[in-house]
Amino acid sequence: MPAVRAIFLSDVHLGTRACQADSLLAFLREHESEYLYLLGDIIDFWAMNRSVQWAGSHNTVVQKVLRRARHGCKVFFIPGNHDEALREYAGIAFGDIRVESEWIHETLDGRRYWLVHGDEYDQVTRHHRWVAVLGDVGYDALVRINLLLSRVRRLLRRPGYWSLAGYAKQKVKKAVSFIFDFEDAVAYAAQQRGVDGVVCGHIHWAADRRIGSVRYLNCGDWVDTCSAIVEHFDGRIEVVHWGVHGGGASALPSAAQRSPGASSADTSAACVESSRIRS
Ligand SMILES: [Mn+2]
Repeated sequence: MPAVRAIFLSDVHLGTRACQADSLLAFLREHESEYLYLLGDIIDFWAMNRSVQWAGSHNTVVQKVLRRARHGCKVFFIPGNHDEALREYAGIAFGDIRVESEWIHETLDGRRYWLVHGDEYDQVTRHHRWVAVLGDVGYDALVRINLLLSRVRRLLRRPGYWSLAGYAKQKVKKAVSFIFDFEDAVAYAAQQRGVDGVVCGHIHWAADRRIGSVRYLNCGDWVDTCSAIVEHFDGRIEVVHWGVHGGGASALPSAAQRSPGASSADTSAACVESSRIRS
């Protein structure tokens, strides 16, 4: 079993149907660690306000984390916006799990990484919380309405006058600039704190890149892409792309290759857009 020094996870969204708990369990089985950082949106209380989709595997994830904490793994929970109710418990330890609103992790080679979920650097959730909540509800509804509309249109034998390609292109542009704005804002805040890097989540877009003087790392999610960040015993930090179907690190392109500026952005951008709404 490959042991690592630290594991960083975010955006698991337990309690939703989209949560890839089985893949996460497979990943955890393969990775023991001294530190386990849960960087927010682990449990999706927002979604559970509407309907609870709690599978058996979701219990197993919780049990696994509790068990690790009991056996000496240092577990930190840094709440996100979907589990923000836990934020008021910052500074409190629940048994072996410590809740903090942010934290500094020092790697084996002495580098300091600031840990935060990141929603406070997302201009949408920060200034227009209701848009984010509505968007969250609205996405599923939109998909259903869209399906219904196209069916009605076909029934009436009216050709679509509305350009899907044009619409998608516009969405891609918006999603890409959203990601860059977020990454820049988080990196800037990290720079202000005088740390070597930052590990965050929230936008469901795994990344490992240098922005200014800091290293920006994003855990990605366990909804669309299934990725995590690990620190090895030599202090090396990397993004692990596990893949939705589990079974070992997948051959998915690395975060750098998947950079939103790349030409393959068209297919992944739809994913980004849906994640953005859910993040
Ligand atoms: Mn979030």
